[in-house]
Order: sequence, then structure tokens, then C-alpha cells
Amino acid sequence: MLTTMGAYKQRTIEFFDLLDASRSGYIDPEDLSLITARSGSDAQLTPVISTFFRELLRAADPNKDGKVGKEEMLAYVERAILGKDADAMPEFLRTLAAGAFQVMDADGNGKVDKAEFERYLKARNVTDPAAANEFAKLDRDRDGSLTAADLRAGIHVFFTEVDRDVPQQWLMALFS
Ligand SMILES: [Ca+2]
Ligand SMILES: [Ca+2]
Ligand SMILES: [Ca+2]
Repeated sequence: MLTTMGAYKQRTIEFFDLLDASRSGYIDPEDLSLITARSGSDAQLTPVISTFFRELLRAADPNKDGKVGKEEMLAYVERAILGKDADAMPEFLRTLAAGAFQVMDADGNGKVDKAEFERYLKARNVTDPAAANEFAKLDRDRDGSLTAADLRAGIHVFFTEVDRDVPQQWLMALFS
């Protein structure tokens, strides 16, 4: 039952469904083509997404059939992310955080402020006000700006926190 499983599992399934753009029941290279096409071949984002897909397909596919099913995805999260801390996450997830950070940090000053975060969401067509409020939760030291480490922690929380109320739209927006 969705209502009784840890919320991280539910988010992992939502994330899986987002990546399975072809609705085939598997994440495979065709999905990458569909996602990069709909993201309007963003020059900064496309390589980030492509690397993530390639690495996920390599890491989460123990039977080596070139595609990742929902059960494989859930098993991968349990194996590679749960019970580890954010800095021990697989390198490609840390790379995803770094890539998202670079896309958000429009002025390149090494910090993402609220306005940059909101511009990023708007550019990804995310208009839910709750998404902009995720900034405050990602900003762990509450100094009004995000670091790449905050986004890394945000990805970790997304895949591990049993609580329902964690930032998620900012991450989903990368692939939407
Ligand atoms: Ca698919
Ligand atoms: Ca900045
Ligand atoms: Ca901060």
C-alpha cells in the first residue's frame, strides 16, 4: 500500500515514472531521448541528464538487459543510498547535484539565491508556489543561499526520508 510504505519509496516510484517518459515500464535510452527533446535541448542541462541516465542504466541494471525496471530502481535505492550519508552516495548522484547547482547558479558566483532558484523553476515550467518554498528547506544553514552540498543533501533526503514533506519538485524539474 502506498499509504503505509516509507514516503521515500513513493517518491522513488514517482521519480521512476517521470524518467520512464515512454511509459514502457522501463527506464531505457529511448526515455533519455524523449526527456532531452522536451527539455528543449537546454545546453547546460542536457549533458547533466545524459550522464545521469547513462550511469543509472549502468548501476541499477544487475541483469544487464539495458533497461531499469521499477523493482530494480527500488532495489538500487535500497542498496546504494539508504543507510549511507549524502557524501557517500554514488558519484553520479553527486554529479547530478553539482550539475543542477550549475544550472541554477545563473550568475556563477558559487551560490544559488532565492531569485535564481525561482528562475530555474520557472524555466522548467514549475509554477506551484510550494516548489519555490522548497528553497527554505534546502537552505540548511538558513543564510539565504544554497550550496552544491545542500542540493546533494536534498537528493539524499529525497531518496531516504520516511517523512512525506521533503523538497522534491526542484529535483523532478530537472527531468520534466
Ligand atoms: Ca521507458
Ligand atoms: Ca548565484
Ligand atoms: Ca545556505
